[in-house]
Amino acid sequence: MLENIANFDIENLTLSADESGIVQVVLSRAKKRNALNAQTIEELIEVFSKLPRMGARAIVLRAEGDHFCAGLDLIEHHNEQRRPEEFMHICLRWHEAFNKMEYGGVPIIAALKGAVVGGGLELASSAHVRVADQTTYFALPEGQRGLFTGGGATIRVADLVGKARMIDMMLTGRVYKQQEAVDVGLCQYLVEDSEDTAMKVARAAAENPALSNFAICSAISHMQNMSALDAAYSEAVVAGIVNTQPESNARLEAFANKSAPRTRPT
Ligand code: 1HE
Repeated sequence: MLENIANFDIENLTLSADESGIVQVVLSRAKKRNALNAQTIEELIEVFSKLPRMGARAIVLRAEGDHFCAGLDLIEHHNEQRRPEEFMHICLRWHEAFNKMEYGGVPIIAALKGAVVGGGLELASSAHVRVADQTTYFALPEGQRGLFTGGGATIRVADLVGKARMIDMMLTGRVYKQQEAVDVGLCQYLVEDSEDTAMKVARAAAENPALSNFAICSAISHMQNMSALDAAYSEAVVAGIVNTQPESNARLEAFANKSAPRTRPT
């Protein structure tokens, strides 16, 4: 089904898939620093709604140009002179797109570079793994622009860095980069070539059974929204299904007969 990837009617994203089911979703509006206009959000909804059902095993989200994403399209927003309820509806579409990513059950690895700011950080924080390079920097300049986050940062960025850091980022425009960005939780890898490493992470993830990845890339997020008691119950239910799947038999047999690799530091 991934052959049908060419049939998406999209302008601001470019898609490609390889034979192992790894899909690359590329933000392709580099002239505007991949700023997220309403059209791009609709394209993200379309793509991330369908790719999991088309058999994508893992997805690398990357960008053309020097910057991952400059956030909300400020020019479009300025030109539209939206009313409050109009922008609320825009935000609901952002949430739709980013929820499709976070809860979609397929690993999404974000390959970051340059600006990952405002809505760009909201997009990146909807991926399951973030890989940064030396040029990558993170900021929430909403305060300076006279705006507020509207694409889920209050949930996802606060989850990554904690409430106090997020408030400081929004009040002061503080920029995080390089090792400090790793240390505060904005990204999990800092490497020379984020696209190359993101592909490696995607390939490793794609080796897992799809059912395990489905649980990892949706159940954990759902469980964060539950009471501890309900989360524990749900965990048992998910584990009941995942941990008895036929695919785990061969892997456990390999462990038992000592042919499976051991879990050790390299
Ligand atoms: C844009 C945008 C944009 C660039 N909306 N058009 N986000 C921000 O506050 C970040 C705004 N952008 C920047 O600070 C800079 O553009 C960058 C540091 C990312 C890149 O700088 P640079 O020097 O490479 O590019 P540039 O000259 O600033 O911009 C090049 C073009 O991209 C230019 O268009 P042109 O037609 O004049 O060539 C810019 O207008 C355009 N461009 N960024 C629209 N963001 C759901 S709520 C979320 C709220 C937010 O995301 S607030 C944070 C918004």
